[in-house]
Parts: sequence; structure tokens; C-alpha cells
Amino acid sequence: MRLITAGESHGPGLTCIVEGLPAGLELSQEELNRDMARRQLGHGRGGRMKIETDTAQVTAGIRHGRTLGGPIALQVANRDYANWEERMNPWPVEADVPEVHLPRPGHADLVGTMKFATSDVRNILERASARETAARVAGGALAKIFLQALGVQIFSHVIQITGVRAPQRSDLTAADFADIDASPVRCLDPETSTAMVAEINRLRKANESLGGVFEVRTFGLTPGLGSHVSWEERLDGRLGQAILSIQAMKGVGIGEGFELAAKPGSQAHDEIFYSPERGYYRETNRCGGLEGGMTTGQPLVISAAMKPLPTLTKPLRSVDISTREPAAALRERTDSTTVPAAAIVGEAMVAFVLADAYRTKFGGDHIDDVREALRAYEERIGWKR
Ligand code: EPS
Repeated sequence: MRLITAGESHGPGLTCIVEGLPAGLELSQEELNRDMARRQLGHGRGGRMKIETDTAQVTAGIRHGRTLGGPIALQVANRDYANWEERMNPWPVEADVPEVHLPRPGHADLVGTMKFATSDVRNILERASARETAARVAGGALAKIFLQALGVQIFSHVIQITGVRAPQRSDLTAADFADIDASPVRCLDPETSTAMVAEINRLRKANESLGGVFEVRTFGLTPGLGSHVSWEERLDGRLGQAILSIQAMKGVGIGEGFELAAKPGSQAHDEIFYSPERGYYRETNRCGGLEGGMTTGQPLVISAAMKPLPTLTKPLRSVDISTREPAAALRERTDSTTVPAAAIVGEAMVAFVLADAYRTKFGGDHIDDVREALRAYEERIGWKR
């Protein structure tokens, strides 16, 4: 499968093309747009989200609510373009549009201008912006719908905002996530939610931005997606790349992740049991559902660490690239934190990688072919759902 996005933050709009889904997959506009709306939520968002109401318009690949088997094209409008029409017009304009010369530490600004030979930071920041994730979430929704048809469900939650951490939960099931979007920070623990909101308010007043950690959990996976045989096929590597490609991610963990490094071997793995009723099973899931680069069939647990956003209302020290004199970095409208939204993007990226893994393993031109191949495989390995 392929997922390609195009678009700038304040340009006319974003595009996502998803290639490789089978024909016959049924979907509704509501399902396609649900995650688009969820990505716009979260305490700590800035003024931009009041302007946008993201929805994906389908311009190719779907007919009467079913996929046709060809590339699917999705368009997401930037409503804010109305305010940027001169500055972001694809074609030359009469007006004198000033260049941006103040790169923000932590953003793509400085290196991007050097690499792409431009004196205008706007030529870099517009594409580097996390606005692009709206297009990824549109494409990820298609992957999720495909996975849902195979009995797979993906959820996310925020487990940390700066130093405020939710209690660890290893026992979560799909049902635990039913009301997750009701929390203003998408945290499962109500007390921690309140503390996170207070921390966002406190640091926002101090002109700070906040990072954090989210977790993506996937239920209903078949064992054996990915492969141990070559490095590119190892699913942990593919998931890591997909997660770290999300703007502002600085770390990724699988299962107990970095904590496993501190444990002795006897407490770091998931012992194997068998019963005729259950087949092979485990009583722990420290590996996060991946062994040898393959799914074990247990819940897939992935965490991601996000750095604080680099656009600050009290800017950091930088250099004016037109004069090379010291100057404060660009100060723009911004969010205080987007960890709750980034978690939705995490769901989309995990969904895409998993959908691709199902396509690789089970092939099929029509969704019924995929279902049949999956059923036959699960029967052969004696997998009990
Ligand atoms: C972003 C800066 C902000 C965010 C934007 C990402 O946009 P603006 O400069 O227009 O205020 O709101 O995120 C989105 C627009 C979005 O849809 O998530 C940045 O610099 O990365």
C-alpha cells in the first residue's frame, strides 16, 4: 500500500492518495470523517482549530459507498486559505509579500532553507507544519475501515503531559476506550485528566508549550503479520518509522519499551502456555504484541514521546537569516499542546502500517478474498479469536 499527502498549512488545501485497498470495502462518510473531527479536539489547541472544520471529500476510488480497488483520492480544504490567499497563492500576486527570516529552533525552518536554497522560511514551514497530519488522518481512516472489516480495532490515549503521568494500565481492553474522547486531554484516568488540564493552563500562561506521551493500542490482530526474515519486513521497524514520521515525535516504545532495559530477563518476556480451549496463550504482554518483528496476536501496544511544540509565544533566541544578526525566532499563532491530537495521528499511522501488513500477507482483489485468506490461515494455525 502507499499513502501520499500533498499540501501546505495555509495553502488552498490538502490531498491524500491511498493506493492498495481491495475492492468492495463498504464505508460511510461518517466513518471517514470521524477521526478528522477527533484530531481537531484536545485542550491546549490554538486559534486555528476554530477556523477549520476538517472533512475529507472523495474525488476518486469510491463509488456508492464501496471501494473500487483503485487509488482513493481525498481532499481536505484549508478554510484559513481565505486569510492567506495573497501569501500562499500558487501563482504570482501583485502584492508585495514579505519573506520570513526568523527560523524557530526545533522546527524544520533553518535546515530547510539551507537545503532547499530559499531565503524565505515560509517555503519550508508551510509543508513542515503538522497541518499535514489532517491528510494522513483522512488516509488512515480508510486503513482503519479496512482493518475493522477484518476484526481489528485501534484506540489511543494520552498517558503523559509534561511531568503529569497517568497510572500505568496493562489490562486495558477495547471497552475501556468507549468514552476516551470525553476527556479534554484524551486521558483514561479522570484525576490525571484534571491535573493535565491544569498543567496546560499553567504553562500556557507562562508562554510555554508542552509535550507528552501517547499510547496506541490495537486489538484483534492475527498472529504473524510482519516477518523475522529481513529487516525491512520486521513490523516493529515499520511501526517505529511510521510513528517517528509524525511531526515532533522524539521517541517510540513497543510494549514496555525502554522500561524493559531495566529488567532482568526472567521478568522481561511473556511465557508461553497452551490449553485445548484457548490454544497458545500468554498471561503477560510485555513485548507489546510483537516478537521477532511479527504480531503475536496479543494487543499491539505502542507509545510515542512528543517534544513540546517549537512555535513559542515567548520566542527562543535565533538568527535573522537575511542579516545573520541575533533575533528572536518567528512568533506565530500556535497551540500550547497537541498531544491528544497527535494520538489520533498515531492511530492513523499504525492503521496504515497494519493495513499494509494484511495486504502483504493475504493479498486479494476483493475484500471477500482477503477475509477468506485470513480465515483459512487462522484455521491452519489453530488461532482462536
Ligand atoms: C502548526 C501551527 C498551527 C497549528 C497547525 C500546526 O497552525 P497556524 O500556524 O495556522 O496557527 O494549528 O496545525 C493545524 C493547522 C492542524 O490542523 O493540526 C505548525 O506550525 O506545525
